Amino acid sequence: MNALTLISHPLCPFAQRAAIVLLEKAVQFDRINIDLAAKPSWFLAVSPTGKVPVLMVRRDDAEDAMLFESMVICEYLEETQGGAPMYPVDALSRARQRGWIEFATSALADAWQFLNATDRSTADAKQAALRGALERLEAELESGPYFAGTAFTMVDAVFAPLFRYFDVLDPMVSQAIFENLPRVSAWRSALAARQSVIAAVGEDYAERFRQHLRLHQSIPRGLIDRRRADRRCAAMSASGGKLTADSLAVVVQDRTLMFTGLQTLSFHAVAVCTAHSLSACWRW
Ligand SMILES: N[C@@H](CCC(=O)N[C@@H](CS)C(=O)NCC(=O)O)C(=O)O
Repeated sequence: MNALTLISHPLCPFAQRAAIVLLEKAVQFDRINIDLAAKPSWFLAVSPTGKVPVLMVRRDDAEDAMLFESMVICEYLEETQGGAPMYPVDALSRARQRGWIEFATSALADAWQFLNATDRSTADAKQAALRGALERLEAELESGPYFAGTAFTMVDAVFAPLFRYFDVLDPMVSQAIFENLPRVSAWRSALAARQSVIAAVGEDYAERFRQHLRLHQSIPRGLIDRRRADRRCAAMSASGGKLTADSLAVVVQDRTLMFTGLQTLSFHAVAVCTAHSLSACWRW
């Protein structure tokens, strides 16, 4: 057993912060994922807030210490572990980075609420708030590839889990949110390619996240089903493309899920599907 154990949840963006820092610093650690819908009693006993992440620090001469709150954990790791520093040496730059970490937490909340919105007005408001935050970041970023230049710092570790959501959804969603933000987009790509960011989640992360959105019945969940809808269109065309009221309704219903909350998606998609069916129907 390692001296450090991260108590986590497979989808938690805050736990990812701690995992990224541990990986950046090449620290050996154990990870225990818990079910947040049925928190184990041992977890409730050690977590004052009932939230993950918690970092369990084994001490030979004393009882294990439990650290809670993601940034407290990250800063503890920064102070105690080797590897490249994740904060600038200069106090003013360090303070500014901490400000952007707070900003990231607020943007993360907007992203999460947008992705989980079950009504149109919340989806629109949260999408706009997230877009506004990213525009602000665009003005802040310089040459990259990371937030503060060539070094990967704590601000990178906290934004990576936010950007990851949009790698899982259809690129059309990301396009609506990231278009005309070249610096943010390049930063997002650089973070997605970073080994610590990749390894901070399990291989089943994407499927788990999609499953979460489906179960939650969120409005943007339709976006993860786009390919399924495309397959239906293709199947309908392949099978002679009978344009019945039912078959068209299936396609339109899938497409409507996408329109809701994301005006950037055009009716072009429906038109294409319908044209497919009509032309196949005509041939038939
Ligand atoms: N401020 C906390 C937020 C942690 C947090 O919200 N964790 C969520 C999972 S991502 C959680 O444990 N939720 C369970 C609950 O609220 O009951 C931190 O930075 O660590």
